[in-house]
Amino acid sequence: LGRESMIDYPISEATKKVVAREVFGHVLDGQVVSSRDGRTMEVIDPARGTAIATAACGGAADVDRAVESARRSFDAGIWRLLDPLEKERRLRRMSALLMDKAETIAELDVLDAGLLRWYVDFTIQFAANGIDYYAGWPTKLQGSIPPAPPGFSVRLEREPIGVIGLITPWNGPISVFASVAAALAAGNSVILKPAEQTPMTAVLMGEIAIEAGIPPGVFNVVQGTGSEIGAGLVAHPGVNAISFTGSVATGTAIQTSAAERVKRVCLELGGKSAFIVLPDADLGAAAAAAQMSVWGAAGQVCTAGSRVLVHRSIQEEFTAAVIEGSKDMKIGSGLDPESQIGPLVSSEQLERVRSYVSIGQQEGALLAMGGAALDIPGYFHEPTVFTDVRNHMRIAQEEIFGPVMSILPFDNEEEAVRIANDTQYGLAAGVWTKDLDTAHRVSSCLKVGTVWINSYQMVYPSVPYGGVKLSGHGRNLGAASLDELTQIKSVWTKIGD
Ligand code: TXE
Repeated sequence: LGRESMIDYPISEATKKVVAREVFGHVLDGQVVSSRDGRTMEVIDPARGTAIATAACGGAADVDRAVESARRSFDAGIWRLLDPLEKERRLRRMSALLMDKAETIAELDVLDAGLLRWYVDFTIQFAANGIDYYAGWPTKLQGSIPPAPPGFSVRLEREPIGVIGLITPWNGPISVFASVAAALAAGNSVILKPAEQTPMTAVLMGEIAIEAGIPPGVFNVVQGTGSEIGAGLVAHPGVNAISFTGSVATGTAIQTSAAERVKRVCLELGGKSAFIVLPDADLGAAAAAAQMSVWGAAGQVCTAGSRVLVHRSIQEEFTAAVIEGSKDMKIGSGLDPESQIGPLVSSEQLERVRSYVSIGQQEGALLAMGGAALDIPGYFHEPTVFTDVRNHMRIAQEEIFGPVMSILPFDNEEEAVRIANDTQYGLAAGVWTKDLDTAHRVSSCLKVGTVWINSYQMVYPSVPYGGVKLSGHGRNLGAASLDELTQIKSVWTKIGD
């Protein structure tokens, strides 16, 4: 494949050196290692459709090695019993090191996930903020004292769960570092299984953790496929809980398998979020936010406002604003600072988007803009807008995970709420109106985990994030995430006769 020649983008020398590594390995017991059987997989640059690097592809033996490493570190207490202040210092070092290496990390994630550079920069800042936020928690996580019968004192201790398996997708590879920090702040040992499409920065996360003083075995990375490594971790008796972000199908399989060992699972399974624009909304701001939400990361974001519900009286004006703002967007590699929309992550994902575009046309939606994949190397698809979409259509019900916006008209507030809730998903929603009463009335009726009023896709480490219905259960971020990552032990002491 002539790998060297594939890296002729304007990337830094430091990043070139990293990409040229023989193999992006696993991180086990504080060491970067190859698979036990030497198996590898290619890392594909979605902006070109070519292989740029090689990663380890693990098997059952590597799952066992990861679990042994994590279990040993947990059982020995080298991290969970460390002075909380010292945990805080090391976690803060982790975020500082992440920012020190931000340029290389950003370039790597542009190369393997296809994300635009500004978007990856945002995910790095998000991860660093998340780590800093959780760094403050080891000194603040505390138990409590419940009322007890006479003659007894009871204390509730909050303990880490043990070994946490984190199974993650490809659309924000470095964002995951915030969740790693949450699990570590709670005193757990962690095994991260990154998506097979984006293995590179996970290794750097492992190296940063080691350099920051996270003891060997406390944070491990196993590379490989979902069916081998992901499923292997879920089924392994040495893994105590699973935190998963990905598709509903895989999430369902994970919950079923985890149930056999009564394992705790936290699932974030995507969505089909309603972006509701009421007639009195600031149309310009709403149109800009809708575009950002569906074109950002080429639509591969779980909270993409992919069902845009617009009051019929403003539908034409809103659609025109979206088309005007999107029709000349420059499509290209995330390393090109001029690019405004990047590639899909893989040829499979591009095919998925193409098939939904033809499904939309067959269903009778009106193709108002775009609709085609680009006839160039790489996995690019035009930003695409459908109007006259009805909510029963598959393009309105199923998560496309691509740059496809469906615009659905509604006639009144009740109808908007009914359409918004008429989905199996329940991750997020947006409400655009200048009227405070309307905003709160509508948001209180929406069956979702997050509502943004006159804004969209805001995230902050202290604010919990997660879904209802098929979008999953459990919460990432905030103190709520620490409830998922700890358990209560009730300790009774007899204090009298
Ligand atoms: O997801 P998978 P895929 C949705 C989105 C996308 C579709 C397919 O609609 O088009 O899912 O994407 C690991 N046991 N989302 O196929 O399969 C896998 O290796 C354990 C929404 O990439 O869910 C990867 O690490 N693990 C979403 C992770 O699960 C398994 C983000 C996600 O892969 C496994 C991504 C198994 N049996 C996709 N099979 C969101 N919530 O934002 C796979 N994996």
